Amino acid sequence: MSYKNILIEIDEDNIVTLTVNRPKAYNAINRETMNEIGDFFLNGYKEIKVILGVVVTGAGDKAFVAGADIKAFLDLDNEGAATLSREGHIAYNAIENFHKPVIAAVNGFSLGGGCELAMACHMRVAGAKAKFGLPEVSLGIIPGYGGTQRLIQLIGKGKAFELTLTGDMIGAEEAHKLGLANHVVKQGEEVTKAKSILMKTADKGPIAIAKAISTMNTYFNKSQNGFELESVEFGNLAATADFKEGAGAFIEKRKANFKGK
Ligand code: CO8
Repeated sequence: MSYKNILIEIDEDNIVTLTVNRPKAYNAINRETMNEIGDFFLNGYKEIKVILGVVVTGAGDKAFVAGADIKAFLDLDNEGAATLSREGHIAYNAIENFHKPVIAAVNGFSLGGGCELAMACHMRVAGAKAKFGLPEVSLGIIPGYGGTQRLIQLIGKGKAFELTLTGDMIGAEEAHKLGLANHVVKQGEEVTKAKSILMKTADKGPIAIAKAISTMNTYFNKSQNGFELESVEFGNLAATADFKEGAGAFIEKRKANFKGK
């Protein structure tokens, strides 16, 4: 298990902390990072003898994860972007279906693919300065790593539509009120709180924990069609001039001028 963009640490209580480690890019997730996250939850974890649970967090004091790396999917065509979206689904579904509890310690910006990462975890602990949002429509695309499905599951249709269609960013308290964050803690205490929740599972039956996770997940798994549609539409949108304009505007630090094409 050797990764470039994520750090894996194990403490004396057998809690694994996975840190997305690209602080200069606000921990934005490029393909390599996504594949490393997926690899850990599908294979890499097997190298660790005992795991009580996993805390997922971001390096530095600014961001949890500020999204998919916009610069990395700028040049993808329709099929390429849809494929990248599907790779994200595989990685994030592996988190959702992990047999041990996984908690996001949201220590800053949690936007787009970063908010989707937090939502794939079983629970979320937000630092007081955390910001959540799905700003993809500002770039001329839609959430592509499960966000069109998981935000509705967590906060209900009305608020999910509002947040997704406006691209609004919300703070930790609002996220807590909506049920997006399980807890809000003082900035810097997210990992400690996440670990204290995991410690409450330490004396519980490990098979029961695993089965509770897999059984509860079936509630949301009536069909995968929503995810597939998301990938197809993500691919379509990534091929539009509007997306080139939206991403270009972000990189050039200016306002986007969408033409609807
Ligand atoms: N991708 C790439 N680089 C990023 C990203 C990102 N998502 N977010 C921040 N960065 C970089 C910036 O480019 C900047 O780098 P540099 O110093 O080299 O210019 C550095 O991080 C710091 O960012 P800012 O200077 O912008 O910092 P601010 O404090 O002024 O602003 C924000 C912080 C508000 C977080 C701002 O950076 C921002 O708006 N970032 C983009 C947020 C966003 O739109 N996220 C959604 C991306 S799209 C997405 O996630 C789609 C998911 C599905 C993908 C499906 C498959 C392809």
